[in-house]
Amino acid sequence: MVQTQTGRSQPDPLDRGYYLDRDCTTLSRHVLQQLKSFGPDAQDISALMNRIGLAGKLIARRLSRAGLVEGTLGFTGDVNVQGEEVKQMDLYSNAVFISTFKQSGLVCRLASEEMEKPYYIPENCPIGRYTLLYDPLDGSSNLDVNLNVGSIFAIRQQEGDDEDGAALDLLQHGRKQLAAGYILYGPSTLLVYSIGTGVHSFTLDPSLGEFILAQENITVPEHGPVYSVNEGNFWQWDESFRDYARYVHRHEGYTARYSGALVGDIHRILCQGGVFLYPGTAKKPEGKLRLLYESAPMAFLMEQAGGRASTGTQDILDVIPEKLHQRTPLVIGSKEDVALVESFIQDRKRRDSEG
Ligand code: P6P
Repeated sequence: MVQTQTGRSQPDPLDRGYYLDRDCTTLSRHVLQQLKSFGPDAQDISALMNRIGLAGKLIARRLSRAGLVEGTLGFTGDVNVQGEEVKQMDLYSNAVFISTFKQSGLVCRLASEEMEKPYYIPENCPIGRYTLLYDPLDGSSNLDVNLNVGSIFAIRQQEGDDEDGAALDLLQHGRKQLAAGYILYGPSTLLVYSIGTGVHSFTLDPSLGEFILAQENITVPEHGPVYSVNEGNFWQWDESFRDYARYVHRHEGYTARYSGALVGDIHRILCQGGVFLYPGTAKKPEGKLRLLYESAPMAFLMEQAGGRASTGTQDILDVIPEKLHQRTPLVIGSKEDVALVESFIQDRKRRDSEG
């Protein structure tokens, strides 16, 4: 490493060893390094993360030619369990995860935003006792205008045999997650993950066909300038969220950034600090974002990065879902900025109770 003029240490461009070693730090190797183990459980998680990487590569490949390949843009004409119009790429991405994990031998069940019920892979049970929860292509409405989209994933241990297919063991708090992360399909394809030993990012090197370690132990700043929210919903929000919006409008040092795709918006917060929020609205008082495969994985990551994630009144990771596709309000990002949003909720509650 060499010192820059600003005193920061950075890799020595002449140190070929550093770059070769970095290029050899693939996802599966990194997981084993993080777990400091080559035991069966570590090998399982390493293999699962490798499969996530494969799914990301397959989706990234198709996205890179979206306008050129038949059946990649536009809608299928169906509506999914969320009541949302299904995009061609939503179906393709969902199928990619199913195919990728069918062959994994590790995953018994896949629970997806795109499927009302979990998808079972009996041949993988009882050897593989894991469940993959995922949003195969988050923010797919950005696709037709070539803006960033993402995949979100979480891995949980299957508990019990789930013989009746009710998947009740999935209805547990987010601290049961073994691994969580996202793939951001942007100018480059990034895979960001945590297995509870910090947050690490990998960049897809198309020339190698590998995700290569880019940054280890990412920490979110305690405070940041960005607030990310769809202010088009302002008049549908609870007064406390309006109070917060008025505060950031009237105080220097804040900047609004909102892409309409959760993965890109949260990645910006992870890198620069600040807060992303999707409050409940008059139409959707429980919020829009799903708990088990959007908010809980993101909350796992953000806490691992030193940030926070709450509903506004309760930590996301403590919420116990009552149904697979349960939605939740979400306030996530830098500790100080999440606390600021929560303070407006507490103030409003106090004022309402004082009458
Ligand atoms: P709105 C995409 O549909 C998504 O689920 C998230 O990726 C995103 O943060 C949110 O919805 C955007 O919702 O109502 O602002 O368009």
